[in-house]
Amino acid sequence: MTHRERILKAIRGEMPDRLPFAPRLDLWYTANAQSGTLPEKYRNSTFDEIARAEGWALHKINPEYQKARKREDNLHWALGILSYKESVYGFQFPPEVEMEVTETAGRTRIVYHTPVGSVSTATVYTEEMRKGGVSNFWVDEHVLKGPADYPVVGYIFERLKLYRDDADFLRWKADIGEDGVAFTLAGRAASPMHHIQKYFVDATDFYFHYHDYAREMRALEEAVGRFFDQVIDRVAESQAEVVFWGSNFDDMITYPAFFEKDIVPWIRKAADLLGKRGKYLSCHCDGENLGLMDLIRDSGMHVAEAVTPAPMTKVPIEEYYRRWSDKLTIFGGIPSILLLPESTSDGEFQAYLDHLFRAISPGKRMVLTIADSTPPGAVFERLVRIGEKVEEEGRLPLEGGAFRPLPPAAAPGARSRPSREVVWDAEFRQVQTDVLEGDQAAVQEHVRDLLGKGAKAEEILRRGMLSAMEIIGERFRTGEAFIPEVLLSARAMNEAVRLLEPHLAGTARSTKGKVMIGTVKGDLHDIGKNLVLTMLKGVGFETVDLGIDVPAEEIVRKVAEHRPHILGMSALLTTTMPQMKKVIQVLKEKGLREKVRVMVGGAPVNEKFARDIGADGYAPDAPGAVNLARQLMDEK
Ligand code: B1M
Repeated sequence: MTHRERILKAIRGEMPDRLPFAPRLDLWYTANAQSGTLPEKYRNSTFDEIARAEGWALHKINPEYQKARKREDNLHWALGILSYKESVYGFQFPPEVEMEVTETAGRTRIVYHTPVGSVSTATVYTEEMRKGGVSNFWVDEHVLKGPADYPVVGYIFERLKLYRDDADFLRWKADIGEDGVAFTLAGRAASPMHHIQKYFVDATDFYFHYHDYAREMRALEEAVGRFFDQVIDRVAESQAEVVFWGSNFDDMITYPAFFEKDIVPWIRKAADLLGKRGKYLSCHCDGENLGLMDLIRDSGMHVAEAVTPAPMTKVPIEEYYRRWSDKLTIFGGIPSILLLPESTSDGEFQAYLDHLFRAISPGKRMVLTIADSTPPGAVFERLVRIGEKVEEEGRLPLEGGAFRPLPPAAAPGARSRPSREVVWDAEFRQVQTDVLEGDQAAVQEHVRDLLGKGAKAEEILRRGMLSAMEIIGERFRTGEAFIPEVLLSARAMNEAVRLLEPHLAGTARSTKGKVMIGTVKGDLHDIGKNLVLTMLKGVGFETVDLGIDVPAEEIVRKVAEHRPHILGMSALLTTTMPQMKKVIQVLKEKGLREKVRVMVGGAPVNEKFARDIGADGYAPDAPGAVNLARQLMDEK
């Protein structure tokens, strides 16, 4: 059986002869080719040549986003209008839309002039990002800044034309031949609203826009929907077999209620229409899926790709297999940190592989790959070892052997531990409710009323608002509340605090302490950092946002300038975690280490790492960061 046949069988839910193995090599390859550290015998090979020489299937899912055939292919990244050799359609802007493009040092700014107004975007892709193996652009200026921008973007999307353009796709598919399956890129978003979330607004601001401009959002969703309908038509008439439909699903970002309301209906529609044409839908599920597991499984999606199990996320591989493999093909299963010697010893790596082969028995609906991709520092021999194990022991059906899956009761379900009851304060109940509901206008009105009636500002703050913020924090921790609720509550609270500020004795607000947080150099992830900042601000800390991709020297310079009580650092990439250690070293060199407490966080960071690099504390989530910050202030 060829790799292609094997993978397609797995996708159809049939039993191939053996487990397919298709490691994603692009990021690893780019970084190592740049630094001259590819394995000796592959110094002059492409990544496809390496995979073929090793007998692995080619991983042909994620387009080579930086390899555009022509400038226009990825010029409009910030609008999510893309076309690559992996696509089966091209696009045409309405002729009356004029564009002004300015390019400076890796930054591309575009102003779109339409008859109903102008909007602008900017994207960044630097040499450093390329060397680091980053494949996506960074959107530096989002198109939606306020409600006036919505109809302008809507105008463009309503009139955008998608035409059939699959010649390059067919050539690419032919080149892959029997060595893999060519996934065509429909889009990185799975629905019009997901498209708006992913491209048009900053990740954190999205939740405010979604709440504040609901009417404009729905109108824009409709306009973007026309684009989606055309995508479905073009893909339906193509020869693609598997379709990349949406990426970065994550139970915090695309939280369950949002996923169900704004994403699932479009997955259903696409799966239904494309399914009738014999095509399979695949999503890039590289995030935390615990809260989305049933929704994804029942959405009609056929393949979940980039599935990253524990220890990188909360869901163990056996749980994925148990809950998904009757309907959904799992493409993934080997968390990338298993290939890193600093995170995983040889023994642990081998133990995981042994566990994996038992956990996914009998092995149907499974394509093994490194999720989400092979990291730059991966031990190549471990990839080879996986390939050998697949050859030696991957014949299907696999035997479960002595493996005992987690009993359902012990397995993680949706996060459901209830938080403590709200302790209502009769006098401040209304303000508590307003903050809990994130009702900015109501809380201001009621704070004014209370002040008018002679209530003390400190009391309103403490008994009314901070108590409600504590509850929201706890609900978030237990999975009863999601990012939008936290952000809206924190915003409501912060707006109301402005009214209280003149009445607060001295600097009552700033007594909690000053915290400065940034995402370290090389790392562009900011959603978690922003959430931590928002919660800290919400409970009364003074906060300074250092932004993303901040070099160690810059962080230390800002510490000297702002003199925070606490410096926080966030990192989401294994490759950027060492930057935290560097910052601590520079703090020491500049004689500032004793003057500031250091806390760290981010998905790959843990307590041990924090201790090893000499930080003062680690927090796993935003409420944890609030507790830690308080503790660090108490210790001062
Ligand atoms: Co990226 N990405 N990504 N990504 N991305 C991860 C992190 C990854 C784990 C996916 C995977 O492998 N399954 C993987 C990293 C693997 C590793 O090194 N360990 C990865 C990769 C490989 C990449 C790229 C290299 C992919 C590429 O280019 N092909 C690239 C790198 C870009 C760069 O940074 N140089 C990249 C890009 C992106 C997007 C731009 C597409 C997007 C980021 C958008 C943005 O931030 N504005 C993105 C996303 C969305 C993710 C996932 C899916 C979700 C991250 C997230 O925001 N979660 C992520 C998968 C995952 O984490 N499992 C993944 C929601 C957020 C609320 O949680 O950030 O964890 P989190 O924050 C939590 C806690 O960690 C904690 O509190 C927060 C709230 O409770 N916390 C702190 C965070 N900071 C803290 C600081 C503290 C205390 C607590 O004290 C100071």
